[in-house]
Amino acid sequence: MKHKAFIFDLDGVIVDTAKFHYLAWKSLANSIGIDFTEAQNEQLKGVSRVKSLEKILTWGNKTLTDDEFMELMSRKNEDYLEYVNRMTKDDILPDVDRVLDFLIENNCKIALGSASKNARMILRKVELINKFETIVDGTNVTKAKPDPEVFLKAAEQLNVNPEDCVVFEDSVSGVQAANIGNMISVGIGEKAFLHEAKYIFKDFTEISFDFLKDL
Ligand code: B16
Ligand code: MG
Repeated sequence: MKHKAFIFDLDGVIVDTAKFHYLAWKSLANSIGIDFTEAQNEQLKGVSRVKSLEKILTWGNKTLTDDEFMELMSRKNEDYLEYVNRMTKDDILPDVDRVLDFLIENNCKIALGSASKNARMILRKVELINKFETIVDGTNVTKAKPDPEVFLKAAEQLNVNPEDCVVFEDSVSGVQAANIGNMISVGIGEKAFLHEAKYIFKDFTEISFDFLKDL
């Protein structure tokens, strides 16, 4: 492996928490009279909690006071965490373990680069927290993807150059962030959305050890 470090996004790459975000945002939006579809949820992937609520309010043509905004943010998170609390290692997406273990056995450095403020808690719930040498999440960054800040911080903490990093991402903005940061982008998901990625796979079951070795 020429590349020394591998940075994983969380939601949509390691676990499928998008469905929980969807349910929590939907019940919140509906409670204030705003419709919320799965297609709209797609547009919130990789987007921070604050920005997600701003978008929903724009779609629903609604304005709130700062206090109301904060109240809805915490209500959404409480609802979301009820789903997260029920997660176990069975919620890890297929073959993520196989790829992580292979990389670790081959002395690669592993980091998490996520927009979520709940990232550490989720990794603990699915018992993967010890596999990550460093974690950069929504509590450590000020600029959202496609700004490469989250991945550049991870590279810095691992003490490797951005060009030596590979990023696994399921969101368009995350793929763009990796590209802007001069890292190799591997898209996980649909080709139609992720065509800007250098490589694209439907999920980790399609990623072979030979592919990883050649990276
Ligand atoms: P939280 P990722 C992102 O995680 C999600 O894709 C996005 O839908 C969510 O709004 C964001 O985290 C913030 O999450 O409310 O837990 O702080 O894909 O960057 O791992
Ligand atoms: Mg994601």
